[in-house]
Amino acid sequence: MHVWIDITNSPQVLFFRPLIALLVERGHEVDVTAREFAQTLELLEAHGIAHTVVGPRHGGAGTLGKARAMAARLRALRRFARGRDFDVALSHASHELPLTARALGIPSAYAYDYEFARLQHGLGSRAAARVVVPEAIPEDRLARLERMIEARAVETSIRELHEAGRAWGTTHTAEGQEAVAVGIAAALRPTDLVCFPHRIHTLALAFGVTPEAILGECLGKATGVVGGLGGSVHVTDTSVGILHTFTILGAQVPVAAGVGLALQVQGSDGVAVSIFGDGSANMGAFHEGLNLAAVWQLPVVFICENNHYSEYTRYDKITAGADIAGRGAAYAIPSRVADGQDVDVVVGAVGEAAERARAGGGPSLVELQTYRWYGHSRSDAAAYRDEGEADPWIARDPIAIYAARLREEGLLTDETEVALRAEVQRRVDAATEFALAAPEPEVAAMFRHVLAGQG
Ligand SMILES: Cc1ncc(C[n+]2csc(CCOP(=O)(O)OP(=O)(O)O)c2C)c(N)n1
Ligand SMILES: [Mg+2]
Repeated sequence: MHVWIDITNSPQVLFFRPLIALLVERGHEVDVTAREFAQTLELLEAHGIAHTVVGPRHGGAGTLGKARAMAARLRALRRFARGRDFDVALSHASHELPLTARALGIPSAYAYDYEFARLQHGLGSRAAARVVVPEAIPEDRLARLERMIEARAVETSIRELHEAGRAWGTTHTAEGQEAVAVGIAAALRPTDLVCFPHRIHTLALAFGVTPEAILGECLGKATGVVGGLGGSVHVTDTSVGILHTFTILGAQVPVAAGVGLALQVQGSDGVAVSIFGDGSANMGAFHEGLNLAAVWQLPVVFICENNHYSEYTRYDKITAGADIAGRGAAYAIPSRVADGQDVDVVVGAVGEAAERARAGGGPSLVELQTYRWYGHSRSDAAAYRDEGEADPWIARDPIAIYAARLREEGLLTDETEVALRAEVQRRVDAATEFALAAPEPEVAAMFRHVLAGQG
């Protein structure tokens, strides 16, 4: 097993020393990264612990300087992980490693949970570690902005590849819906089990699938998240909590109830989550799932991503009632409508529902109001929309709303935003080139997952 330990101050050296010795004695490969503090580095040397210094100590004065240093360190940790196949990442009360590990799909644990993780699951399993989601902290807030900008850039790249005839099949992008995805991911624990819809790229990115793996899948390449065999709607990766992407509309609602039942029977503190569109809430399966979850008080969060369109039809033309959340009352399920353009509001609304489920309070329904900026799928120019209809929504761009707040909080300047956007674009361009140059799957790969024993 390959273990990654990150040390960010000197007392942690002493804390980790016996654990590192134990792991090495048992034949595990251990990589230690350390933040650049003189005392920490001195102690590491004194105890003969091999390590790599990752990340600067200073980013400038004040809160902004601290946030800059953190952002730089998060990037440096990502670079460090490149090419190394870690099974688990351990840290002690700092959030930089958990955030990085989560983005890269590496199970991570705070070291004081190490014993728990080992006893419960055995450290060898990829799904082993119990992960504690850090509180919203400045660097966490910057990471959310970065993730939204990245999602927008990836969706734009996918759309352009289709428009240029360089990608086959269909695709559903979610520009304008970034706060929904990033907010949901931030509010949940990576060990929660989520049933996803077909409009998946932005959501998958938020949950930790890499741009390379998403673009590769959209282009049908062997480097795609499921080896190029699934395509745009099947960007599925259980290691980051994506149980499945459901393309039969509404099916993710009763399946999530079933997942919730399994979690309840197991006595787990995990939560089942179902994310579905406004159109999908008009399927019978929606009502069946809500009813069952309410009757059995299952730990489920139902999240309706109301982007006001179902294919080519506007919400109000096919949906009775002012909102979807109102339907929860029929099943006595706590329900609310929330602003899906504001990532902080999304984190709050979904977080509250998840905590209720975790505490044994049963299911909730959260409707996140947002808007689909473009057509339903690649071939749709959305010519059926009223002129100017999209304007108020585009004016409430979730990235702009959040960036303005970070400026007020002193965490962002025009200069750092420009730099961040340029860095993200460079990364997504590189990921697009990588996916374009990647090989297609071999024919034999198509048969590999058909019969048991051939996977
Ligand atoms: C049972 C079923 N009926 C029809 C379709 C075709 N279809 C694919 S996406 C879509 C619209 C879905 O709208 P919504 O649930 O609001 O999700 P959005 O596309 O807006 O994200 C339809 C009708 C399908 N996939 N499954
Ligand atoms: Mg919709």
